[in-house]
Amino acid sequence: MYTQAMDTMGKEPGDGKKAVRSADEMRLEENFDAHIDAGDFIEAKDWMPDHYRKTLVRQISQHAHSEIVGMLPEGNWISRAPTLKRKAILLAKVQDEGGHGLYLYAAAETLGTSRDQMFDALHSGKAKYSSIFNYPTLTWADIGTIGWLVDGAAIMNQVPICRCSYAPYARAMIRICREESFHQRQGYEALLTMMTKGTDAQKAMVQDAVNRWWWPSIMMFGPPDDQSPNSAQSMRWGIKRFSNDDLRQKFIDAAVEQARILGVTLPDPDLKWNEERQAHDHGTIDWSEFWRVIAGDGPCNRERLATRVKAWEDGAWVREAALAHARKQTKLKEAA
Ligand code: BYC
Repeated sequence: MYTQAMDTMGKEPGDGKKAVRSADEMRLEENFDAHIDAGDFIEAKDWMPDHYRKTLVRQISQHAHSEIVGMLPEGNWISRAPTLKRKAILLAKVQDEGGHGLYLYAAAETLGTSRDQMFDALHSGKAKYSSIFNYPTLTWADIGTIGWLVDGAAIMNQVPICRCSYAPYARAMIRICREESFHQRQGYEALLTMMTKGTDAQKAMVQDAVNRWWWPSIMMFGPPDDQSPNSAQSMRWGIKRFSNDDLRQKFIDAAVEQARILGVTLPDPDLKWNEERQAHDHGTIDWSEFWRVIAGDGPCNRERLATRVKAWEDGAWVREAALAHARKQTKLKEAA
């Protein structure tokens, strides 16, 4: 079952035991810290502390898994999109998510982990992926709502990662964020069409989708800062530039105005502008639901994982054929 983090190599060097560091290592670490403090980027061949490497592998691989698992709830609607135009847009979007997964797996590979190791962690349930993809897509309005809220939350979280201290991750994020912007706009535009030109039933369908996706979307940013074990170190290293709560707040403030233009109600009676904070106050988030979902017990966890495992098994012949072809080409080259 999908329960744990990508900590298959242990979180501390030596699996929690304090490693004894040589004078050389200490100098290397001081040099590394100075680069981080100066805002420099770290490249794959640069020296880096073990914990920095492991933190990046954990975050980047979880991010990659989220992209490819994220294809599933939307893929569910490709054959049922209401028009040819919407089908073409959705197809392109789902393909983009597959591409994002590939850039991110490639970025994680530069840290010395193999794609097979990462897939194995996903398929065996050791690796996490975003909680949001464990919710079902019940109607067409869910597709628009995912674009507006889920991709909107993703952009809020991911634009700062374009300045992440690890350069290969930062570079991958630049392209991903450009594509995510298109994803967010297409979702919002699909909802706007239904809300301005749709029937009463279509408008009710949009409101119902927003009611179901709002709270899981604001949980995407991760636990509150005082319950986020990784934030302090990741911010120190410039992997995360803003805290989970700060990003969540920015997202909520932006979404309120967008909801007003759409003509939908966000399902939080306590959501209101706080003049003093110059930000919106919001109701209590049900963190027990979040922890349950990331522990493997959300509405679709089992289905999502089973689908990914089946896709991997069904694709075995493609991988075998590609390897056989590569071997044949090598032999031909050697014989020439
Ligand atoms: N879901 O100490 P924290 C997308 C885990 S892709 C599941 O705050 P961190 C999209 C966290 O891993 C969306 N698990 O952790 C794709 C940690 O557990 P471990 C994905 C979560 O890493 C297709 C524990 O909770 N985006 O949007 O400092 C179509 C404590 O958390 C979640 C990314 O991956 C969650 N929501 O901060 C459309 C972006 N939140 O690993 C859209 C990159 C927390 O210690 N990732 N956990 O066992 C990040 O920015 C950070 O990893 C997070 C979490 C903000 C997600």
